[in-house]
Amino acid sequence: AMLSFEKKYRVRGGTLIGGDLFDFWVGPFYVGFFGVTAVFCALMGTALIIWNTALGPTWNLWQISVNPPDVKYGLGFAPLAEGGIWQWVTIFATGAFCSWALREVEICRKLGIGYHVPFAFSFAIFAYLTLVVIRPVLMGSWSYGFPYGIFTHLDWVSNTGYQYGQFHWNPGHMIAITFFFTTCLALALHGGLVLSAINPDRGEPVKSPEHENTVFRDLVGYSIGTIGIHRVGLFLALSAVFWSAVCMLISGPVLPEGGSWPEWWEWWRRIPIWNP
Ligand code: UQ2
Repeated sequence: AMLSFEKKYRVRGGTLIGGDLFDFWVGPFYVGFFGVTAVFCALMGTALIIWNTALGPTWNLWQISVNPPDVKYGLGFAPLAEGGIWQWVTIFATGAFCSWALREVEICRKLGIGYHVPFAFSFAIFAYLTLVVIRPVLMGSWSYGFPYGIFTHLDWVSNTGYQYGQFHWNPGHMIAITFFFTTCLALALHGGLVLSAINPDRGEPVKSPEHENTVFRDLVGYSIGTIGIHRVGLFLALSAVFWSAVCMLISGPVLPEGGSWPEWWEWWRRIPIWNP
């Protein structure tokens, strides 16, 4: 069902490709050329995952896994049952994610708004591609991609981390974690502040941004403002994703496999100031 105000936003145009061909809605969903390609890629990827599972050894949801090829196949195509399916799932996943981002772009163009949503989503795509394409290519083998499975991807994260000694000593990881935590701090402050302003005592009118500003001026001497907090929030969240990708790109392509992040810090201990 369409809400009464929605009709006026269902405008024609803004498509990047296909003109008016797919410029329509199915129920609440805008379709568009990229809606078609997104659904196609998602269905192909899902079918490949089910086929891979049918090849064995388990239908246990937690243990199902589509694994990347062996290191011996390098950057070539592997036989389907030996990682080839993983390669095709990766291709269709990339197609689905990029289609989704471009569908967001078309919707933004229709509405005449900024591209902030697809811009933000592109960071998520970049993080995924870092793990399954960019880093494996830089290291010379698709085997470095992560397996598509619930437990198996967790094991991959743990194993990959310990391959470099102790991942908490990875400086990119440190920066990423700091941004994740600061994102939580900012959203907790923002969510708490907005809810506090719209939940005054019974019978009292809802409070305005002046009250919100005053809370933070009283508390920390500064208010970043109603638009500012959203800019800071977006920056913090995207920085967390960006530095997560960096922390993986420096583990393998820069610090070699088998290297140690704890030992990498030796340069710091050797600084002459405290090491005369
Ligand atoms: C603010 C403001 C909001 C907010 C918040 C602040 C009225 C409704 C949370 C306060 C934010 C500050 C002081 C910056 C926080 C920065 C970091 C890195 C955590 O001023 O304007 O709008 O929600």
